[in-house]
Amino acid sequence: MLGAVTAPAHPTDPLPRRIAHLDMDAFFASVELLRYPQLKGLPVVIGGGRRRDDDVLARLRETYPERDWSDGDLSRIPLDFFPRLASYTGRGVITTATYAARQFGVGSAMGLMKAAKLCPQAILLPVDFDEVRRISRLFKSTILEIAPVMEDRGVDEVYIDFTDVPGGQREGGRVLARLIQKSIFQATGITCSIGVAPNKLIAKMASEFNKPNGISIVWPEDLQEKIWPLPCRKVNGVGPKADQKLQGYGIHTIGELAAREPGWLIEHFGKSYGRWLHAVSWGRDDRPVVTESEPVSMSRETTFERDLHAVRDRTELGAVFTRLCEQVADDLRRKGYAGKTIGIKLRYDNFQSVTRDVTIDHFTDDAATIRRQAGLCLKRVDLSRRIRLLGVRVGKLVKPGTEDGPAAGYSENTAAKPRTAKDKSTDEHTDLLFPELD
Ligand code: DCP
Ligand code: MG
Repeated sequence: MLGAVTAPAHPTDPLPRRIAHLDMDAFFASVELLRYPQLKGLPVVIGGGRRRDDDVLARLRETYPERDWSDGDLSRIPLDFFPRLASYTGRGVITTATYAARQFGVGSAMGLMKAAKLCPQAILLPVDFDEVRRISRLFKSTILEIAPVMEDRGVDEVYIDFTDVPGGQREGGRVLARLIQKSIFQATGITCSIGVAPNKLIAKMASEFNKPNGISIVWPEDLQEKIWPLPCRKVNGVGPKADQKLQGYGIHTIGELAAREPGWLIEHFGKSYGRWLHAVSWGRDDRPVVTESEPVSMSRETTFERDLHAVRDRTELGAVFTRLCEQVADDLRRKGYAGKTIGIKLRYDNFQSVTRDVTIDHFTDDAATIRRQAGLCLKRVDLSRRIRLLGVRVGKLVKPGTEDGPAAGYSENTAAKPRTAKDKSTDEHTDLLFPELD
């Protein structure tokens, strides 16, 4: 590779921006492997429910009564004890899968039954939210000890501003990235992947280039070679709908997008999105790494074990609905927020989704108020069809007692709809399977 030729910098010149995106590898699965190291290298998928400690021990004692099992023996559990995907029945989906499992074509959001056909021998484990949260905090605090400017983007990813961190410019950031990777592995036992680039947009793409346990350094002059061949969908902010429309115009790659005139893009995608598309295709993104962020909404949702009908399953549906409202109210109170917009989300048995919301004249964190308003929203949708998923959301948040205006919202870009702090920063993740995580 040709080294970049740089003139000696004037001492007062600002350093070139170097932004890192760090994403933990197969996060929920890696967390389980810490507990069960005997599963290392095997196909493991996470999904199907929550972990309950006592269950595992009780079943162990039942299966191997001759042995004495205690909490510390989890690494001694024989492989044949673990449930296999092949025996799964139900409607759960995969939350994540180890890289060994991904070789069989299984991955996030795929139905467990479908995955069982591809990789029946995979071990199926539930999520341990407490442990996931603990490791999430641990890896983030490890980063903060090394690099102070970090933006929390969800349970397993962050942006880090390398620009002014000692060592942050060496080899384009590789030296610092290596140090962070090593420190996180020492602290948690889990690997991560890091992309370092001139901005967040490119760093986010770059962290995927060498997954797992990889580092990827991208320079401004790499745009044509490394970024332009990628499909438009890789741009954080180009969702499935925009992508489909782009494809309709014969635009498949970021390079093809860059070749379009900005005027043409604005004409077909509107002023703001069109301009943004042009900028990102040329690798331009000035967003700072934001160390504090406020949620713009909080939500809870649930997928039913079987599709429910509003009339025939009225009692069950009503109870779930009330519980969701109570959970959202709890979330709001726990974090000290109140909101003005109350909304619902429904997914029908054919996977079609609808949302409705209403904005009331005061801020609330009250479960009964949320329930009443959400109930009114429910009256505005078609209830003659079977329902697969139900969700409740409270938006337009404020933190009473801190400031009067709405909480400072943020969004990944001007075109994307506002996201909650717990949303992941790629579009596939706008429906996080476990919104209660953050
Ligand atoms: N997750 C979730 N719902 C989704 C997608 C992911 O709850 N729809 C959870 C499980 C993942 C974690 O969030 O372990 C992080 O998501 P990533 O997309 O970063 O996926 P992984 O970390 O599992 O894998 P990778 O190595 O590709 O980053
Ligand atoms: Mg990850």
